Amino acid sequence: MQTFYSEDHRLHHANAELNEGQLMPCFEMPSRADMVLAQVKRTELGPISAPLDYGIEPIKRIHDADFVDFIQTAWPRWSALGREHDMLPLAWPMRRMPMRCPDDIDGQLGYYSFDAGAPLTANSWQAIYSSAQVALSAQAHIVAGAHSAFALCRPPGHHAGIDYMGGYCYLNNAAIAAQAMLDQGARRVAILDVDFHHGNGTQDMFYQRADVLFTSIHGDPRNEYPCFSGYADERGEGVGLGYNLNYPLPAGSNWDAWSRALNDALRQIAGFGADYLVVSLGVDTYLADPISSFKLDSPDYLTMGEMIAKLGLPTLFVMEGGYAVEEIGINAVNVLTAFDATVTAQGEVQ
Ligand code: Q9C
Ligand code: ZN
Repeated sequence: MQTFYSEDHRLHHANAELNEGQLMPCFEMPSRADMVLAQVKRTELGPISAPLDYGIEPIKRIHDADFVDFIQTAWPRWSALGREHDMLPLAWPMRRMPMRCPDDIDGQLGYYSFDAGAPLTANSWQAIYSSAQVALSAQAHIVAGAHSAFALCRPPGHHAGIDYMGGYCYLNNAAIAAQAMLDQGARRVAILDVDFHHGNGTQDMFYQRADVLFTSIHGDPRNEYPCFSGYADERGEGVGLGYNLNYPLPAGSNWDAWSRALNDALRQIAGFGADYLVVSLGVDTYLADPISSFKLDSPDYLTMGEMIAKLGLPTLFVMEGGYAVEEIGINAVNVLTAFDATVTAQGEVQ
């Protein structure tokens, strides 16, 4: 399997996020991608390529232009005020307030964010943009006929919605890639989000559409971030009704409970008739993850890769979360090596 990766991820290294009432060092740090890349090399997963530049258009197919322009231009506006620390929002529009975008940078930061978990720094935009290009490049590899590809994206994307960032995510890499597949002739794309957290941003993108089936297995929003979405009764709207499937699971869920949800999601995906599968690959389901509460162990990720491969679909893996930095590479690459081994055993084209 070919990996796509950009060194630009290093340009995004923020100082602090709000967690448990405190500003803490960011869990989403550059060493995460380093560990995954090191494991890709160690297991000889396949060639590693730098991304091509597909420009801003495929990004604006899925995100609102004003939101993208805001992220791109936010830092110069912030630093012009003499501010040198991370950008973090201060206030958010709430129920019964008019949804009106203010003029000043603090107000706009709140307008375009849903939490204080997505700080922007001086060079974050370049890292964010390149992360999306990594997903687009891996996507192009699959559309050109490869059976699989790995987009080693950082920062991650699945919490970013049509017009908001949050949860370490700015541009929704997986959704941008899925839309690019459709724009190049695919009729249906399925997304399987295995990150511990609900992929609220990806759900937002495709909630009213029937050409993308979104499935997500995650911590129950009654107890877990992102707190306000991910319930099983969120099933899509209009023509999209029935094309959004959430599997919220209780804290402490192990492979037994988790894999039952996966089996069901895979059955739904098989029945959907997708041309391609996009996997939002977060490994924060790991038992030692510092911010999550599922209990998957490293060998479980091998079984996960095997089960996904058995669908037989051309599959794009897009890196999302995972904060047990020591094990993130082993767990993510376990999914990929087991996927490859299963495909080979089935005698399919790689
Ligand atoms: N005490 C991703 O995995 N903070 N984002 C949660 C829990 C935000 C996770 C704090 C977690 C965002 C891509
Ligand atoms: Zn996550």
